[in-house]
Amino acid sequence: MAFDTIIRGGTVATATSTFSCDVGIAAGKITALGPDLGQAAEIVDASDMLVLPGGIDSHVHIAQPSAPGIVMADDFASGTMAAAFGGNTMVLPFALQQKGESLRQVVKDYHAKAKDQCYIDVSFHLIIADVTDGLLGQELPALVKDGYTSFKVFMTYEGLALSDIEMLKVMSVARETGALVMVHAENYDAIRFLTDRLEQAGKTAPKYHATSRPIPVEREATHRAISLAELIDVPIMIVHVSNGEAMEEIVRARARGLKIYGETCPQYLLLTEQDLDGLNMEGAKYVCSPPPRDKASQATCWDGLQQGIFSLFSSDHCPFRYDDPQGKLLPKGKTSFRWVPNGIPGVETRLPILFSEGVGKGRITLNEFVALTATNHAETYGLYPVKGTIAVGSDADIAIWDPKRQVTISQSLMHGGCDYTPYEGLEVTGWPVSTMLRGKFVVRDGKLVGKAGDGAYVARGKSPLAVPRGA
Ligand code: DUC
Ligand code: ZN
Ligand code: ZN
Repeated sequence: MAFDTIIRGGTVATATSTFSCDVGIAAGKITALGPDLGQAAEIVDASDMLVLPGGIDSHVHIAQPSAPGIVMADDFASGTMAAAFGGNTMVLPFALQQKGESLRQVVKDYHAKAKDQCYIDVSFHLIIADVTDGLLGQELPALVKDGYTSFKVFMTYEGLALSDIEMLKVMSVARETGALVMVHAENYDAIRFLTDRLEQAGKTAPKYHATSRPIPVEREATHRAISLAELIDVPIMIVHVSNGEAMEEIVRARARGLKIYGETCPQYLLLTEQDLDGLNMEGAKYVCSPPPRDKASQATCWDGLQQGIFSLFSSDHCPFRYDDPQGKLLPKGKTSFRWVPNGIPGVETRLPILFSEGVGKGRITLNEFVALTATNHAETYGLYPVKGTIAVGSDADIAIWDPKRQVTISQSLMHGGCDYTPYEGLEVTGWPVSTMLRGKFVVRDGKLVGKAGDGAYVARGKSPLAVPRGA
């Protein structure tokens, strides 16, 4: 038989078109698309279903080291399982360097953590914290050659924040090697200043996390990152943009012809600063950086998605358990928001939220949904067209969606290591019922059928978006 599997009778959508056809799969690849592909060892009935490229979440944190006493809620097994239930077939977490560490060793250690643990495919970005001559001259160029073609730099956080000259040096290596730089844009000194003042005034509850990093903190850093990138002539991705003022910086830079890309996340569409104002420590559940803003910022982030200013919609999944002294209830965190672990879970809810709030409410088309959640991630990070689309020759990474299924999001439905979801009680319409990785189901009709180790590490090519202007 020509096919191992045929997905029959569904509505297929890619980033550019929607059509009814069968999907023929052999040896893990899509080998035919057509109206009636005949017989196969297995026929999967997808009538009344959408057949979409599996989601690619290019911004997740899994098993990442944090400050002493803090443990991330997901390892590779739980994080990738949750992602699979959320309709994803690939995630891109970060291999994080700490000061004094060899980046090559960090990558090796991260591979060891992921080995035989993953339910879906993974690839790693690098986080650069220690900008030494050895890193710039040898390690980084060698790692880019080996398929680690994107790295994140932080403009804030103790031990992670890079100075402007360090940013320039890293950007310069990115330009030379064709890597894509992802920037966490918040002004470290401004945050420290405001945090000190708030603490001196006794304002230490979780809600003051948002007060300590207001919009100008993000806007200024976004502007500075763009200016530094302009000096080097290197494209950059501003990750987790939370508001219109930071977005305007991207718009202005593009109007000058710069290659500046943007990403936003569910928390900036659905949550506000008010969510951090809970009883006792409840607000800690929503502490993430940049913090959620207000309704006007949410509306502007939707505009950014609609207008293509944001090409990526990622979860920034960064889970810490709530009811846990190694998580959000870290004892020190009760003395000040300064110590509350930053980050919220979201890898399992990203796709249903954008489908329901975006496609369901007429804000974006189904094809824009596919682009924002799968195809653009593959293109941006050097995985396309093997990943991120439904086309002959692509990996058979597919999510089958019931577009009518109504679900109330609740922690009881989640599969990761966290003990809460920030979206508890949110009603959504549309749900990924089955997820297939390279032709094999990981989740089928809502049940786990894959196993740890089915997912593989994928080395990436260079991003076509990372090509300098030549200025
Ligand atoms: N930045 C992220 O990208 N994720 C979580 C925390 C942070 O500051
Ligand atoms: Zn960040
Ligand atoms: Zn992140």
